[in-house]
Amino acid sequence: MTLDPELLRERAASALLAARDRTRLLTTCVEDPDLIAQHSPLMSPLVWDLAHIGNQEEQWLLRTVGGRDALRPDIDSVYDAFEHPRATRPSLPLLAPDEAHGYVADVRGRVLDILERAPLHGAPLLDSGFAFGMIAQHEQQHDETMLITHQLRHGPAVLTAPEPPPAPDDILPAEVLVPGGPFTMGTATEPWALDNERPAHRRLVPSFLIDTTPVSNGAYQRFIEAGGYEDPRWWAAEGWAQVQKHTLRAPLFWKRDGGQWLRRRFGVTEPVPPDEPVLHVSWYEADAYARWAGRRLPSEAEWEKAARHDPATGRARRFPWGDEDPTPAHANLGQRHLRPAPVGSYPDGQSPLGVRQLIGDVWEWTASDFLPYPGFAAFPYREYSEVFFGDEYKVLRGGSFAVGEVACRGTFRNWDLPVRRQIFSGFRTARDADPAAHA
Ligand code: AVJ
Ligand code: FE
Repeated sequence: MTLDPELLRERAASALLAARDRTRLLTTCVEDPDLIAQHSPLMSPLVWDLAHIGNQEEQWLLRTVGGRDALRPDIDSVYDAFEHPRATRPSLPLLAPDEAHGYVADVRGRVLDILERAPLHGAPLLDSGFAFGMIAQHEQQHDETMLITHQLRHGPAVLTAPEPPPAPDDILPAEVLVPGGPFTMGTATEPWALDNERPAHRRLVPSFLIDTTPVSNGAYQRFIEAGGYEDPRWWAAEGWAQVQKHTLRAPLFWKRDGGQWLRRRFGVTEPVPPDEPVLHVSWYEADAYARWAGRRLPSEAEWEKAARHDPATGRARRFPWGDEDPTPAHANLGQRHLRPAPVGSYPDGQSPLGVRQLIGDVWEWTASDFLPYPGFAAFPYREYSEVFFGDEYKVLRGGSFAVGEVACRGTFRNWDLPVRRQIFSGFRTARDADPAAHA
């Protein structure tokens, strides 16, 4: 895809700006003590994320792309995610909140100047403005991380957003048949796709059925009420060990109150809404639910085929609805709302086969380990993806309500440990097609 350089510059500038507006919101809605505090050992202090965003931007855009002198080489090590695990970050010599705000603004001012002049071709990092797109995505990824920190934080609500629109009342089939055959997984043409989404390659995916929508709280509650958390039959061995060790009984943030389930969401406690996709479940919980339901999690290839394959043309689309960038009619993205929309929402965002809410709302656990595609090459740094490949991490697809538009597409791959549930994770289930019915 060749794009007009002025249009690319505009896109890069607006992606960087959108990320920064969100970063500012997330780091100015609480007082300094809440920026410095560690709200969970799983997370960094918010002020670490803030300066880390600026430091990555300084390293890639100011120094590497712009060829400028380093602004704060003295802080590189403090904001290196590999040198310091999250739990240890509060004890680092972090920039104070006002210094961190000043630092990221200083870097950004210089970067916008570089963006105006940089050639957007001639080197892999420059082509189509890749480095600028990568850094806008990086900031949005940390914005999602900071929103997770806000969800873990105790205290009164500081964030507000309008409610998502109600779901249309059309009757949907519970599942959709995806016909067997080859499809193109990954991308060769998406200009800001990250290394692990490449290269594009053909995959043969046999027929399967996949849920039309993510699994709802109501459906998940039936698993709880059927004794799902008390029966080792449904659980992978390590999952069952987690259930026992932590006496798990429900998704994270749920609490039993007499006859009903309540959950805490960004400082507000409310009854669990039955029509909303289930959120804050581990891979083990998703896997156990699927087994209880007589089903399984989709593989990553199945998920991507359901989301991108157009049976009419045989082509893989950028998004389930086509090739246009997401609008508010297509998907619940970008922290526009502070929750997933009810299952069955966003008919304009459905796939050619009628699968809904693949993009946005909740990250969807897949059955797959995080592995490189055939022909993978780390770019531009091994620590983005390559060091995580193996059987330790499971892939999540589709993005949550907290994912920035620039950081989400049909090929995007996220990954996390199967025990994690503070992330905005849900799932949908699948099953093999009946071989007799679809020979
Ligand atoms: C792709 C979401 C797993 O947050 O750990 C941020 C993204 N990489 N900074 C993460 C990332 C470096 C990454 N995930
Ligand atoms: Fe980072």
